[in-house]
Amino acid sequence: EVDVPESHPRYHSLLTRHRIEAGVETGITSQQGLIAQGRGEAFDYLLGEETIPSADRAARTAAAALLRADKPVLSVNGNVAALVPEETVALANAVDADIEVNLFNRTEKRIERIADHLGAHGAEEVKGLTADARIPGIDHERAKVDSDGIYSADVVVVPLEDGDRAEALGEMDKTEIVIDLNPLSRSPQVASIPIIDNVVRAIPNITEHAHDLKSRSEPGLHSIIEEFDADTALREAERTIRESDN
Ligand code: PTJ
Repeated sequence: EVDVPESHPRYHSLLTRHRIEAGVETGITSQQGLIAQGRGEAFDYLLGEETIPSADRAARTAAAALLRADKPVLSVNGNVAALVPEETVALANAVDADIEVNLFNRTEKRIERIADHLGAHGAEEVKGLTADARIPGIDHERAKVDSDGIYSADVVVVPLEDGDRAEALGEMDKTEIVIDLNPLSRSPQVASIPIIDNVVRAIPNITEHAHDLKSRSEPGLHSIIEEFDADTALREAERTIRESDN
């Protein structure tokens, strides 16, 4: 990794940026991923580059939903693979979820590179290459999923998802957990559980909550999910951003 002094006030933000750059260089991340990262950084700056309380509650709810799921799947794109490969594998292990590569700008080559990269970080199996099913209602390339993966999942985690596909997945009656720094973006707005936080903080935070909730009873997990209100979480994130003095 790059030599940024830890004393630099934006140390974490700069490290994250370098990981995306490296992802583009190794063919994991798309060039559009750089633009997406820039957009995310602006919101993160306004959120104080920390997990706000409503995002922490959303992450806890996400952990409960994943533990309670019959078939949870974590969707991985080029940005997620570059930023949090190890953390994604750790979350999959903690909640017994499958990992599936699912790209906005889909190419077979990038899917293979991402699957290899996740394998190098400990993933045993990575789905996404079979692509034998389609999400109804969106155009061909972005619709491709595995029939025994996202297609048949009951709970899916989709970090940095595009709005159309988030909506189409929601219409398939899945519990959709979206991680996105922009509370006004369509994907968190249509999510069952929107987590307005940086994926680098949100994924390990869900894992931590999952370890914490592991011995909870089924009704205990259910009541955590019932108590969560998506609109309130979105509103609180927006209010934090509007009132930011950064
Ligand atoms: O690898 P691919 O082909 O699947 O492409 C992935 C990207 C992210 C490039 C693609 O899905 C895309 O173009 O996304 P958008 O429409 O730019 O949306 C990205 C969203 O993620 C924006 O709302 C950003 O604010 C948000 N975002 C960016 N970086 C982060 C983030 N949210 C959480 N954590 C981040 N690090």
